Amino acid sequence: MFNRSFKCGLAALALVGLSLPVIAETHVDDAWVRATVPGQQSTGAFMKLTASTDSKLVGVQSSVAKTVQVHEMKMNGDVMTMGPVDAVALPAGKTVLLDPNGYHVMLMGLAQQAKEGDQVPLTLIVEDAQGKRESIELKAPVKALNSAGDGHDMHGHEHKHMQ
Ligand SMILES: [Cu+2]
Repeated sequence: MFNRSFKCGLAALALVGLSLPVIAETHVDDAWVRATVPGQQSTGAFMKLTASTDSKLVGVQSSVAKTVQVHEMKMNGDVMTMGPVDAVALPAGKTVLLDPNGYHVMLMGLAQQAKEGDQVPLTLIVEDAQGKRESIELKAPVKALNSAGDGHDMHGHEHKHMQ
């Protein structure tokens, strides 16, 4: 008797979990972290973010780095510079690219070398228009240094064997 109702309870819970009304949701696609060489202290994490409602990325955390910042690349005269930003706007339904030429996640003070094939845990903090925060946990695969720098590797097909 107990056993049966317990199972029913679990099934009901599972159903509720699947059909929860989605108020604000952010999808993360194609996340990756650039591989480092021995002794390198920092690297970048890149991904595509799509929020279902107007939101912003307000922070990122990772257990592999002492400090994680969201950076923006900017042309300062003729010089490309980068620096931390407070937030990255995620307009509803629009895919925002975090790539080596724009916004990116900077992992600083790495505990160890990021090697191709490793998985780097990341927690994204996304805030919706009402100020409600959600955290999104993901694991980003480490890809080779030239993944984005070399035009031939832009599409990443060369690394598909990893999966
Ligand atoms: Cu940076």
